[in-house]
Amino acid sequence: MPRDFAQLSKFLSKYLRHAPHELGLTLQAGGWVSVDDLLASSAKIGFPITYDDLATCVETNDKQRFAFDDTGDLIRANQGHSVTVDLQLEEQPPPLELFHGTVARFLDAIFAEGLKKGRRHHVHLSRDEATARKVGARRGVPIILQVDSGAMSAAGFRFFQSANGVWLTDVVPAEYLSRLE
Ligand code: HQG
Repeated sequence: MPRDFAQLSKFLSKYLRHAPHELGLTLQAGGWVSVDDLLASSAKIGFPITYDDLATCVETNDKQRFAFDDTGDLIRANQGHSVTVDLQLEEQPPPLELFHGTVARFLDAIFAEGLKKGRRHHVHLSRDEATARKVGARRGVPIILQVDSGAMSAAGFRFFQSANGVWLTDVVPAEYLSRLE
């Protein structure tokens, strides 16, 4: 059977972002785990992965969710974690505006309390409207919020960019949000 790379991406997301302990793995600083350990423990739970399939998944992943380190011995999820991890991201000045895709049922709460990170480490923001639309569309008819990241940055809020280009911040107070029609 040909490898199902969407399924492999989901498997990797689960264990590299949310439940490394269930595979007996501990994320190192930066979120890294040993490729050898990952392959060995995946095989042990009945989900064998070849090194080539892992490399193909990292290279071709639609959102570039994963990365190898320079040596190729370590792998991590670039963002999206719920376990405690220091991704060692450097603070960066954001573009003047960023976007967030969501759905109508969350709007009242969002405009009352701002964008919150929930279970994840950060609020995820997109560089362009089209990407935000796709993020929102995972949950229903997408609604796009524009974030005045320039004003936030001027007010001292800190921004980080993950290796796959997602902008991350702790919180977006409602005053910096406007709904795009
Ligand atoms: C909403 C995917 C109520 C927020 C995507 C979102 C992204 C609130 C949901 C990445 C709220 C959180 C992240 C508030 C925010 N009250 N609802 N105060 N503040 N929300 O999945 O941004 O495929 O944690 O609008 O493509 O949707 O995993 O965040 O709808 O890049 O690689 O609460 O996940 O990438 O949902 O998505 P999430 P997100 P991956």
